[in-house]
Amino acid sequence: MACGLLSRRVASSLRPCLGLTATGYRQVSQTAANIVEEAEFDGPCMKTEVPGPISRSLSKQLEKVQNVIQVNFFCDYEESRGNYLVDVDGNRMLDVYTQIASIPIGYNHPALTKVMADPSNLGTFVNRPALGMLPPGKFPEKLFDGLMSVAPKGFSRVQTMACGSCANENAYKSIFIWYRNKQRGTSQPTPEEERTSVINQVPGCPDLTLLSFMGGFHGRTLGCLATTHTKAIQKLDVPSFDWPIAPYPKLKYPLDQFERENAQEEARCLEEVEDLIEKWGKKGRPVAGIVIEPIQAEGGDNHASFDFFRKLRGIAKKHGSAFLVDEVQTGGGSTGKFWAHQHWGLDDPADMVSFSKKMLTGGYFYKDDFQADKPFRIFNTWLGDHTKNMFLTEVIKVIRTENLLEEVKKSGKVMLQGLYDLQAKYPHLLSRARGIGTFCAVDVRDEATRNDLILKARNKGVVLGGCGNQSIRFRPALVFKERHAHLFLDIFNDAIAELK
Ligand code: PSZ
Repeated sequence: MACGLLSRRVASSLRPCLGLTATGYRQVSQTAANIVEEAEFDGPCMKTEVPGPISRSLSKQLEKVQNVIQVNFFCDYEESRGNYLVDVDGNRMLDVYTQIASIPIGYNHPALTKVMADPSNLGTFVNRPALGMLPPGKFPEKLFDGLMSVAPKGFSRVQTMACGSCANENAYKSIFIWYRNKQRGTSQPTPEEERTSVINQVPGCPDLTLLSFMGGFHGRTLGCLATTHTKAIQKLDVPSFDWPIAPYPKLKYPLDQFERENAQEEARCLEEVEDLIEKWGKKGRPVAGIVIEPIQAEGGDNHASFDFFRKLRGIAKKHGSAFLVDEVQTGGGSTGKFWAHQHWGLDDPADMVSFSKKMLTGGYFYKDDFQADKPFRIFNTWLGDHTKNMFLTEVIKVIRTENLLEEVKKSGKVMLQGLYDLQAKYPHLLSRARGIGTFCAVDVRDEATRNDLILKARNKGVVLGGCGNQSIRFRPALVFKERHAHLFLDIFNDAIAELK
């Protein structure tokens, strides 16, 4: 599979490690098998603290023109491979965060480097077409081979976009357009509507709303931000829409011990949703749509039961509101199904499903009814990036040929069991281990300890990310196998053992 170039690079980069090795960790988990696959390493290899001296000096350089506070370290993407991210100081880390859940099949997968190396793809990479008006000849074929081949049940159409915010922003617009057409009974606006739309006034800019949930994250563009309710730092000082916000269930763990309380909590939230829809309708500000994540990720990996989502879908339908499932973070396979909402067993599919991150291109699937009725209603210059569709088609093939959804289920099981074991071992530090597939999380005693643990793990060669106030979220690539899960658990255990 590997092209020549990559094979040579593999040989050169499996150099001896001067720092810690996988075998140096105390085992809490089954021994991590020391299998060296082509195109991967046998474990982390740390040479400096992270960020190391080269990263720090690059930060100083970049600081002159950009805010670098959020830069963790600089990476060497040539040397990174599979589940391992290599930094500019030569530190090789097991990546259990993958750029906020955005690297589907690991670094430098041969199937993707092959797309780049194919001379017949050169023109597509050199020129970025305005997809809405001048798509390349390969565009329809790649859409059918790639995106449409993984369309969830009930979806006949897709719109590509550049990123997750861009996907949601345009999905929201499609919802409002759909709703107004329904209200008017025609897609033909009045002259008054046309005139007022240009000056941000009713009736051209109608007073419609979108219902979202506390703790939800749907992006940072202005429309999306109105439905994002996570941290003040993401919202402060930015004008927003006054739209209804419903509570998202706060489940108690372990789930099997709190069945009754959790069911009550979900019923309370659903009741509130219905209440809000009715109240806002009466105020003359109808709820045109509901947007929700299958698992609130940025907001703290908050789960709700499949029954909750089935009922929510029913409520949306009953009140004539569109139901948009934001799968930007959950989509692409890490829950063991291609789309997290496929776990719910919906009789009636959602109206829209948005995606980005592991899907490489942003965009959304939608039902026929949501097709814009005129050109240039849902439009921008690039409407996505065709080169990402090209990669995505290969990613989907790899997911199928390497049976990665099954692998995710297996490694996810090891991860979650390992997290249960660790929270039993360190009950004063860890709690609420949860997850589906490898989409797992655990809570840490408090925010400061959580942040400290992430840094300790990183210096031992594991990249992790936080979410919510005190959670760590695990977002490995789909090529994260059982042995990587064991290796991760061993290193994580060592990092926890060092906490005060
Ligand atoms: O701080 C940030 O901007 C973050 S932290 C996590 C994300 C962004 N995730 C992006 C995201 C998402 O998780 C969900 C469920 N919906 C929409 C988005 C926005 O996607 P992007 O970042 O591509 O605009």
